[in-house]
Amino acid sequence: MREKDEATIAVLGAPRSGKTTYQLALLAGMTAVGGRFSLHAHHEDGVDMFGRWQAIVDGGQVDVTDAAPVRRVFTFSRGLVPLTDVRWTDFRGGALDTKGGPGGASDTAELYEELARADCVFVMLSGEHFRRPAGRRPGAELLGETRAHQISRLITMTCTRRHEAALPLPALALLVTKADLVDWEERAVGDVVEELRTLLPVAFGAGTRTAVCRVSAGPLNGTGQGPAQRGSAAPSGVHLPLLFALAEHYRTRAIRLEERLAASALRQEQIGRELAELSPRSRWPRDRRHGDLQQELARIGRERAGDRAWADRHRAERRALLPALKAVAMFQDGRPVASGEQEDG
Ligand SMILES: Nc1nc2c(ncn2[C@@H]2O[C@H](COP(=O)(O)OP(=O)(O)OP(=O)(O)O)[C@@H](O)[C@H]2O)c(=O)[nH]1
Ligand SMILES: [Mg+2]
Repeated sequence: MREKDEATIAVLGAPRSGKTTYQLALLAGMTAVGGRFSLHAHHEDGVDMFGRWQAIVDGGQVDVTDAAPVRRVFTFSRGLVPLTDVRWTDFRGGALDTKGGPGGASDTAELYEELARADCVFVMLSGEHFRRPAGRRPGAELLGETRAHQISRLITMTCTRRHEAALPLPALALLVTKADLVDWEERAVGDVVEELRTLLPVAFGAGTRTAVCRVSAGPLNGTGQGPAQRGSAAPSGVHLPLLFALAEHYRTRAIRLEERLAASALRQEQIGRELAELSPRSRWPRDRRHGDLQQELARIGRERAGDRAWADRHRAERRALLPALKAVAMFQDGRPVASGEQEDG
């Protein structure tokens, strides 16, 4: 049986920024990728999510705030081959506004834990705020409504801790949700990207890998508030942040595995030298050393075969995602990454 690996997505977004609706629209919208990639929810989660999505399609209530975090695991597949389990917990936006430490809110504490292990952080920013050009500096209202300060603080905290633990930093996907509320003929995407830079400079700093994606569940209610209008659900662009997150997950995993392979190759050489130095006429204690080294060599050999297979597999899966990502604006250390550079990067 082919093993699956696991990726975690953590989501940061102000209350009502569209986090829950996005997750529902993504599940419904993944069929729009032409069946090449798919996502399915496990067990009763799928029933629950499609029920809620159907309510939106039928013109029902959209904005249900789940008080407790809703933990979900999805399986991402290419064709019919399941590749990666995606852990993804939906928190209420209010979890950003409370403390997570002792005496703080339990969902905030859980959000911090999710950030600590996230492969990718989705930052949800409602299109409502990008309808008209912002000034040269984001105003207090925009900073407050998007929770930009809280989001920056959490990203900085997460990256600092990862640095200290010598772990890779999470990729960042900035999602302009409710993108249907923006008239993109009037607003150049590049201008919105520049506004995101001033709003969340941390997402464009040294060491970051960031994508900017416009996503919409459909015009729903035309205002971003209240129940949807019947027949208005039409997911658009929803799959791209997920494909970016997975491509980055595969890239980071392949790099980590190559590092491990390099370290184990060094150890193999060391053992080889030590074995050569052991005298063939060695007495019992040395024989034991000989046996231990042989055993270690065999173990390393098995590990290396596994690591090599996974590294190759992750690279191949990443390559398979790249054509779909051509439409995504990506940044490395804040500088745009041309889609050609993605091939070897
Ligand atoms: N026009 C439009 N409205 C949307 C879209 N997605 C969400 N909305 C609206 O935004 C409101 C909030 O959506 P939710 O998905 O509940 O937001 P949330 O971030 O999960 O909110 P909390 O869980 O309360 O923090 C809903 O009333 C929806 O009508 C979209 O793509 N387009
Ligand atoms: Mg919600």
